[in-house]
Order: sequence, then structure tokens, then C-alpha cells
Amino acid sequence: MKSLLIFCLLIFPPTEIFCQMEKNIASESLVSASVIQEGHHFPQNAIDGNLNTGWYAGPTPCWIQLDFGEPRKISKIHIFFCATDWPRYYQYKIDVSADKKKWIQVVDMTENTEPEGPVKDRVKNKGHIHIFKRINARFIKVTVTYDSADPSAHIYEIKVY
Ligand SMILES: [Ca+2]
Repeated sequence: MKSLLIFCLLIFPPTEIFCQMEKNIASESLVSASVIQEGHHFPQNAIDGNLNTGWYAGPTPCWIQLDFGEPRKISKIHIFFCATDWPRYYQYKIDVSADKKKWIQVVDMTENTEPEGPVKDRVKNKGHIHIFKRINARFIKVTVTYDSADPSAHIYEIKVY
């Protein structure tokens, strides 16, 4: 029995199991936005896994939406805004829906005044981690309600777990 346990741990180390459970599924969604992006900062940039590319749009309030095609069980969203322009801060909220009729707010940062960063290198941006009770969500909508520097949204990445 002990040898079987050791064998399983060798084949499936705990860190690997943990990483599989923590898989970011954002890239499995179709992304759309309420307003045309600024320049080449397309909505798809917010789910491409690259912290150097982002979705820029305005004026606020404006939203970006992820559609998984079917409800997925999610419990964590990690979101990254522009953190290289300290002391800029953003206010936003995140709503989810299984059917696009009933929406449930899982994140309320509409009173936030905490500046992003500062970081010089975007890949060092820690972002905001939001953990909530596991929920079925086909749609995830991030609405940026305010930007302290100008009326625009700058989301570099949205990770969904
Ligand atoms: Ca990106």
C-alpha cells in the first residue's frame, strides 16, 4: 500500500495536481466588449496570457465580456489593470451569468481608490485576486466604472479559475 502511494505521488506530484485544478480557462471563451477598442488594443488581448498586451477602451463605464458557450464552475478571477502609471486607480465590478438573464455580482470594486502598482515592468504586476463561492457561469462581464486618470479602461489580463 505504501509503495502504491509513493508510486502515485511520483506520477502525480501534488504541485501538478494543484496546477491542474488551478487551470486558467479564460482563453477558452469568446470575448466581446461594449465599445470599440483604442488602436490595436483589442478585447482578445485581455485573455491572451500576456501581461504586456491589453484591452484599452472608453469612455467609462464600459465592459468586456467572456462567453464560455456553456456554464462553467468558477470560483476565482485574477484581473490585471495598468500598473505602470502610478497612482492611477480603477473602479470596476464583475458580474456573472449562466443564461444572460439573471446576473450575479461576484466582485464590487466600485469604491476602490487603491492605486495599481507601481511597477516598471508589466509582467511584475500582481493584479487583483477575487475569490468567491463556486458558481456556474457562462458569461463573465467586467465593467470598468471609473479610471482616476482618464475615462478609459485598460485591462491587461483576466484569468478565470
Ligand atoms: Ca494580455
